Amino acid sequence: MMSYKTPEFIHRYACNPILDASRVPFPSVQTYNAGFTKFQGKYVMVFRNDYNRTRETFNTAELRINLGFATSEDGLHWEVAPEPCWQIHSDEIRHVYDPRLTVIDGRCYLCFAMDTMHGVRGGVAVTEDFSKFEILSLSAPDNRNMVLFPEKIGGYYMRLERPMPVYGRSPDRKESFDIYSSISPDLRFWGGTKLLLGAENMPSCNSKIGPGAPPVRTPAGWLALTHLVNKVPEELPAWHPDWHKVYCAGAMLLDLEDPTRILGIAPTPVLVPEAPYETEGFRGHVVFPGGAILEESGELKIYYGAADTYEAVATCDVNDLIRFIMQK
Ligand code: BMA
Repeated sequence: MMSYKTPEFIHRYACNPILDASRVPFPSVQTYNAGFTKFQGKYVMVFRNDYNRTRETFNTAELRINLGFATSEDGLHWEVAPEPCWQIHSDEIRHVYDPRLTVIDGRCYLCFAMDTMHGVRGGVAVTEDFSKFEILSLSAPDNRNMVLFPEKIGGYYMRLERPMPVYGRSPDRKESFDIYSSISPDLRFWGGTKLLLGAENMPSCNSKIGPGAPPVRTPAGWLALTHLVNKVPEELPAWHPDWHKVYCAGAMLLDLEDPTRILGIAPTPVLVPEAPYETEGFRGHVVFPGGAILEESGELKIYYGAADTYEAVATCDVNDLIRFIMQK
């Protein structure tokens, strides 16, 4: 098993998980990989809701996913809206999932992954009220885990994204997926794509990486949380057999003016699955960051999916995290 540990300056919320299926007023088996932001005076969450699945039928064609919406006054206690907020299901589209929220100039944008009959596409949508979503752009397959920066940089919108190359990578780095950046004048047309970080250059990682929470501005640089995956020989607890991947949260700082320049990468993961709600569930040993909110006090709330079953939160002093990333 991996030997990494969550650093001591990261504190899990004592009442985790903050969301599970029992608190959702519509069909639900797993609630996880949510996006978070502050919008119009409230904390808001859009979460992935898997249903039509049981422990025995974990991977059937009957699986359905919709997105749920919840609000909170303090970012810890959440009220779930009575109905799902978004669901697409057609002959071509199986579902949208893993939402990420970013407010830019007062408008709320949602990045998402979309499973289609022709591969996974990454999308950017905008919403006024979390009941209607207008899709602004959809990538070619396969691309997953998109996140938007919360402001234009050098005159362009910018996103981090995670394509899934299956032919180009050498055989010894199979399932070794990397983080790229792209820019756009209008959030519809994307280009200027650059490799930001190859998975082989992420410390403490032997498999793939991807953007996690949308980047957060700090005086030291853009704080970008990622997920990072280690494959382990032993079988891990899960609702299905043959699960061998440990998902941790990683962190890096990007230059404020030119985020394609990495200033530092945390030498070890910043969140390692250790709590029971992270190690036991649909896929045990999964921590999947999807939101980060920096409070005026300097407290950083790190929101993450746990075991592909729950949503949880941890906090830290942002300066401790920056020191951890920039240590020599
Ligand atoms: C990834 C995605 C995520 C999931 C993670 C861990 O490939 O499917 O939605 O949380 O695996 O299972």
